[in-house]
Amino acid sequence: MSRIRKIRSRRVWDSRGRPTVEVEVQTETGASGRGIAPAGASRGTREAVELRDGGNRFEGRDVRAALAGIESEIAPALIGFDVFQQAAIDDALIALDGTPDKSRLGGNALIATSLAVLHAAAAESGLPLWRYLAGDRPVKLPLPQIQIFGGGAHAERRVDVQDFMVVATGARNFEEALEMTAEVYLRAGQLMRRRGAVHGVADEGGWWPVFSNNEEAMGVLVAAIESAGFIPGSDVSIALDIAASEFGKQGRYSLGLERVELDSDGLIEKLLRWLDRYPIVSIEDPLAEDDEAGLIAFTRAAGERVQIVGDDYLVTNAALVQDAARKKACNAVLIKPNQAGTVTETYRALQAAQQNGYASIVSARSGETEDVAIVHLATGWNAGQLKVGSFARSERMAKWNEGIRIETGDHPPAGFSTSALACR
Ligand code: 2PG
Ligand code: MG
Repeated sequence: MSRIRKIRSRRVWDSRGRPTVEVEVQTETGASGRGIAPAGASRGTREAVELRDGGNRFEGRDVRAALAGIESEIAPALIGFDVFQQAAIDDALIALDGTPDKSRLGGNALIATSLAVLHAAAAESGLPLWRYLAGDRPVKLPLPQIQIFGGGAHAERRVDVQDFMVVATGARNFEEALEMTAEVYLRAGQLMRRRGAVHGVADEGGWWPVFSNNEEAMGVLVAAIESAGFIPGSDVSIALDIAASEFGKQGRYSLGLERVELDSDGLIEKLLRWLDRYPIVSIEDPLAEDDEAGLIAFTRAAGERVQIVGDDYLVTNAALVQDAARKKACNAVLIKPNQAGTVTETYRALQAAQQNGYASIVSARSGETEDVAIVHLATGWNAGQLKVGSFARSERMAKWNEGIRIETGDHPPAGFSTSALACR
């Protein structure tokens, strides 16, 4: 047991240059931990709500109210708690906020606090965070999903699909998966340069998507995999985040780039065609969060051959995961701590996935920081997969590099999750 002695909060800045919340927790022995709230751009409507000030400052995104709540309510309530009692602390945070969507004190204030407590507990125990979480269980490093082209809300909707990613399905370890991806990322850049289509990178570091339709991006991705000397579909495969809630509502989908309107069945047909033509192993939010019937239909049609990931639809919520499993919608869950709002709720969503035979992918947000906690969560909780954005910009690379440190450390995990994808 070690009591929390001090909690400090401050405003720091995320990878888009926007304000965010940092919390530092110190125990009575002087051990300390720090957590920073990330921020999404394509958000599910049922996510924990961020508390932002509104008004003119920083486009209304300042977090002074969230910081004030930490100082005046959260810190006094948590001082004296045993830092190892994460679940009790998270329950206290939830009760203190008192709203179903964490809008009073803010999901951003809560997740930064909850993560800081977790880091402080690991520091107190003298263990790396992943090991503290794993305890005696043998755990493996996650299989990365890495973005090559960014689109959707992360690239001014230049293309409809949000993430064109690769998975190094032939890699034998984490380091090799990064090595293979680095080569594909560089080759993709070369191909874009040759087409006169290099215009910098999108929010998560993927190449800016100058394509005339969504499918062209997949064609270039396959060419980049081949140009790097890999066999598409065996060495390196494709993962997509369609993020369909961004361009679809109530069963109507409007693909801006292709100037077509599709209903749910039309979009499903298009996606099934993509599955036939390209080596796709994972597809996230294929239909919008409000199109449950579409998600069930797509899972019936493709759930045996491809990983179908619920992000906006499941928002890291254990009850929603249970419900989806009962209805047979999706076969995998994206796990984002700030969608849930506390570490304990995040873990419960992951457990619900594991109990229902769903695959799980711990994920960063498009607005990120130097906080590398998610790499430790993915490893220590044995999630199987990790999604962090692209292979550029240090808010992303900090996380990939942390994985290398974990893999090459003195007492590394039991191995690498080569078969973590649903359906493989
Ligand atoms: C997603 C994430 C990460 P955002 O949709 O999966 O790519 O994006 O953080 O903007 O929700
Ligand atoms: Mg998503």
